Amino acid sequence: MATIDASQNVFLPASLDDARIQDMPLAAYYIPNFLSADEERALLDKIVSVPRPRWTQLTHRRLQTWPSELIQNRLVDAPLPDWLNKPVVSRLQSIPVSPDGLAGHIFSNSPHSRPNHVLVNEYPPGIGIMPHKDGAAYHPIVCTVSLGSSLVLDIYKSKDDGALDPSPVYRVLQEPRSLLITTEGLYTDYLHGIADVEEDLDLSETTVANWGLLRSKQPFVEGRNSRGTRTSLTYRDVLKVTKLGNKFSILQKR
Ligand SMILES: O=C(O)CCC(=O)C(=O)O
Repeated sequence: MATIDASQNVFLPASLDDARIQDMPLAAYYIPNFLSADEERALLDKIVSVPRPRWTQLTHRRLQTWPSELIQNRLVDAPLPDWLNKPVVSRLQSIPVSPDGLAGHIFSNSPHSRPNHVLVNEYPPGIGIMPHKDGAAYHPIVCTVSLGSSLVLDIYKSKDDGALDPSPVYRVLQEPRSLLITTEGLYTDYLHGIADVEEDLDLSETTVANWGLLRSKQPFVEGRNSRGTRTSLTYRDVLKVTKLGNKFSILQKR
């Protein structure tokens, strides 16, 4: 039984078990209506209105890092701003992992029992991100909220010789207002990336791991997704947190 705020078009599962991506052997979850359209709009408005120095401009993409960039894999202790906490973090903490509630929520076993770090990535159509792993700085759980437009996240496995196998082993279609959670082995053993394409092609029940969990298959019935600008918020728990007084000793060691 789902927790529903139908007036807001928010539909949360009773537990993450109901949102499990069954085609993936390692735990991953997809919730299509995690945010309402109003919440999506408010987040996008906030993201574009932050002072310009908050953005890091990369060659084709720009990003914000909250509350701050890591220094030697450490976060200087600071709270996330309210607009990144509510509704996303509070909602993440409200969904039990299993129906009996014994396992708590998705961050119950992380060092700070909540995400303490958020990357905001903005992808214009045609722009993605190279396949990569997220590394040792974080607890191995990533919660990704998608805003604005749909796109496909590709998940890759390295070959035995360490080279990247260029064909993704899984493809996850992320709709605007959705939440994707990847955990454990998917985080540590696999790479993830987004292709530099203006259209995601060959989308179907057999090629998209979360096809059965999509809010609507209608936009993709021809097997295509024409991308608009998609913004993602990736929530993670940074393992090592330094109190402000110690920041200067970290900087001295750089
Ligand atoms: O935007 C996304 O969905 C992926 C972002 C990503 O790969 C990362 O932050 O490491």
